[in-house]
Amino acid sequence: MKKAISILLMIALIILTMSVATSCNNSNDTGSTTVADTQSGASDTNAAATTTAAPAATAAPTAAPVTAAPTPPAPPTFPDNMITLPTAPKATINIDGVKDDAYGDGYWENQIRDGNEGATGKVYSAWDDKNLYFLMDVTDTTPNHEATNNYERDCVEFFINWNSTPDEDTSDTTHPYWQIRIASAPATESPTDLEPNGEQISCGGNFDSANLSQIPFKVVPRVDGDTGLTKGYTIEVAFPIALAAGATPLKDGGSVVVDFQIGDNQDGSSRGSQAFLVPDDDLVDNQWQYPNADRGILPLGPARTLTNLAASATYPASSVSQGVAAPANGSLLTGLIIGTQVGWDGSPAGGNLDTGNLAAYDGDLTTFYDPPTGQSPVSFVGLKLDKPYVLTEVRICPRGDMLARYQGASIWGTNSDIFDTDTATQIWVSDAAADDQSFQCITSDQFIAGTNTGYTHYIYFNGDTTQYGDVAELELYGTAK
Ligand SMILES: [Ca+2]
Ligand SMILES: [Ca+2]
Ligand SMILES: [Ca+2]
Repeated sequence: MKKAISILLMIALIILTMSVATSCNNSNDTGSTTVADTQSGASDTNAAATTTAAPAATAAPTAAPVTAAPTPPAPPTFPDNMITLPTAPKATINIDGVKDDAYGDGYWENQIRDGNEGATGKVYSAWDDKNLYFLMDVTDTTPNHEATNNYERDCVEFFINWNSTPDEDTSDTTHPYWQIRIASAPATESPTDLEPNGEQISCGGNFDSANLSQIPFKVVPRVDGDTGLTKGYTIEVAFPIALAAGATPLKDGGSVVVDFQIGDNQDGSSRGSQAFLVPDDDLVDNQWQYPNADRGILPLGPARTLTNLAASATYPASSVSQGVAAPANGSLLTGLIIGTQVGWDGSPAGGNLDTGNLAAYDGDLTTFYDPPTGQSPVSFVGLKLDKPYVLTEVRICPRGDMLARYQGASIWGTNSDIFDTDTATQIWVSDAAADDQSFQCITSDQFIAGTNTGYTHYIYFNGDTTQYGDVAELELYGTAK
């Protein structure tokens, strides 16, 4: 009986071994298929060569033997669901946690893996010959910097694929690939003991951890004075290309492949949510080991043009060309034109300078600002003033063929270089579409009570879920605070 069982076990073992061997063969079959595809291409080439071959009688008598060059394997490619981010302009950024005016338009990373709720962020980019720069403004209302594992604290992980090589793993050190994790605060023992006892920055990919101290970064509360980080945090960082051995120099017209993970510990126990550029993908959360899991293409462009508004022969159009009397109180406010520089062109990144922010301040009623994305806090137009002003009147000329988009139009005040609806103050909002394209003159008695207290930044934005932020002309009038 025992012998019979032994024989049965041996037979089972043989079958199992054959089964494993079959699995390996399946794997080999996949490789064979690739080879067959390549050969199929080679056959096509041969067929074409046959078609154009000269008659044998005219062939050169002593043709040298030709050794066919081996067909190189097809390089791995990035998938179709890559996101092209707004172009990073060339600028040298000050790493102080404050958004420089020279940054490019923002991208709102607000989609979270598995449909969960949690921290989101607005990311702004720039580059120069020495660095890639990012500012990530994170909304996270559940501060945590006590988790034992640093990736489980509130943090942002920046993934930089310097040469845009779609490697399938990070072991190929000839292709610089970085994972740099920056936490909202240094690791601490507990919410009440804020003495740092651990690192705030850490790394992966093939970044040499010995170089971490050479990455300049600054993390500040998203809202001034919110030392507990109850409303989130802002990270500003420079990634020196000199630390990326083998990286192609950064240049105007180039691009770098990136991704950003916003990790959010919500209840103190572990990471509760993760935002990525593309949160629902087979490779999501594998950016740490697979560079081809990154989903962002960051184009590099020329320096951003910064334009200061000034009264001119055409601006303000309400009084210059439309004959509307100047406001009874206050004077025309001028300053740096801020907001979305590149408007809608049919793509999320936008690509049309003609529909960018300058179109709302050119005195021309036929030109208009048209945001690349609706209802996004990175899509707005505004003015940055030299000091705080109190408004006396706002004049708005709607886009002529989009009068409905005046519904939900709103004016906001803030003292921050980053606009968001939960940190700025809404001063006025339109509850209806415009009847025609004439200037809408909104005096301060129509403002929301108690809001017109004086700000350095004024924003035009439309958060109505059925509308967009289009506007033909904007004029602000006020007095110094
Ligand atoms: Ca800065
Ligand atoms: Ca959190
Ligand atoms: Ca205009």
